Amino acid sequence: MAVSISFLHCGDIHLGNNQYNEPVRLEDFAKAFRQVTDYALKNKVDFVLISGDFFHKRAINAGTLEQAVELLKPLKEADIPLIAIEGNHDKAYYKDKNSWLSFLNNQKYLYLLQPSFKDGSIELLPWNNEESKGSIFDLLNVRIYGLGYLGITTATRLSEVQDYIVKDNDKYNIMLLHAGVNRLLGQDLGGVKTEIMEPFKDKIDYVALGHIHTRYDIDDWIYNPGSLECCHLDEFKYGVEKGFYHVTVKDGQKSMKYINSKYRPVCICSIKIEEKIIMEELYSVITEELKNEVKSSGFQIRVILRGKSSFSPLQLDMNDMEENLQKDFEALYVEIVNELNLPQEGSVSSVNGFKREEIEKLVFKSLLEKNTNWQDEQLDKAVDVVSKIKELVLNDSSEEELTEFLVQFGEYLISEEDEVQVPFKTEEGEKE
Ligand SMILES: [Mn+2]
Repeated sequence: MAVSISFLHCGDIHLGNNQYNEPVRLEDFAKAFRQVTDYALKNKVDFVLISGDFFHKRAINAGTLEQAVELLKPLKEADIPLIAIEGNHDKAYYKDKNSWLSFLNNQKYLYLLQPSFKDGSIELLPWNNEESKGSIFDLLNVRIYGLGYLGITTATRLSEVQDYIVKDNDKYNIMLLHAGVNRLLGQDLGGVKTEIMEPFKDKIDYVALGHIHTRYDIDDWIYNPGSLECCHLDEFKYGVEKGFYHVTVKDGQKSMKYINSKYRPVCICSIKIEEKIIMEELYSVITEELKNEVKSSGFQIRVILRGKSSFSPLQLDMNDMEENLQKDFEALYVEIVNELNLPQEGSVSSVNGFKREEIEKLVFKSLLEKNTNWQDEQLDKAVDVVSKIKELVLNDSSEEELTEFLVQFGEYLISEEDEVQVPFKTEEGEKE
């Protein structure tokens, strides 16, 4: 294979994420993506891949669309093609076929690769230039298979597409997929185990993933760049990389460069409050801690208060403290998570105290206990199914997806056997 090309691979751009209802956040996400487009122009790459979630949601507003057009225009003018797939965030609803990404596709700002479905099975069709649609895209001597976001059916669909993907020695073969590989505990929405990818090992040279917001690579073959900005405070961890890949293939040999993106600074500060601290001292204890970490303006700050206090945490005016901290540190956003006086290290506690999901599960459990005959393990699993349904709904999953999930995992709730493993949650703060 004598292919020589250079391309960028990014994902999870989340344009239009109006976080904290702060207009400046909309700018942040555009700025983050501008790093990719600027880099592409400067380095004159052959093309750019977006592995899903270009937009934060399906229903974007006019301002976000304008932003997108503004960002994509220079690439178009420089003849640098952009090849994208939909993610779970910007996927069109099952019923209305067109997402804003397909609008951008029709306007020739990008090529949106989408699989089609026939009699319930997935089909990968070659790109049709007249209709501007398809999922197998040829460009230079590269072939790109765009699979998009397949949700809970990812593993099944991947086994169905095997015949469509053929080894082509004269080409550099890329798969674009919005899914987590080997990053999820158990099976999750859009998550598969590495083994599922094995059959493609001989056929695909580069697997371009999106979905998980922190960077990871597998076997020098599967690459997930992570998001460019922090889309949620939970996904921030110290030392975790965010950015995009610059891939250079020379005579078939690949070399990788990871470009770290600049994003709005985050500070997550967990403070253990000593019992001797009186309420009036609390604010200065917090500011002392923050001083070490918050060294510029514009930060996003989360303060977690732990430990045992001599005063009742209910007496604290959190809003007031948040507002003052925001002013004192010239922060964009401050939130205080009050975990004072919660039982630590117990059955329902964790390092950070109570987790909301655990409390939620206790509520689901007591409701289900009252209204059904489920007991013990079956009850626990029912609780997991309910939690998962809630998560799916919050993720804007389609009715189709919800039904599919219920059929797949709800079965054992009405049977005696319970061999099916219920999918559990992802590693904390990682999903999307
Ligand atoms: Mn995402």
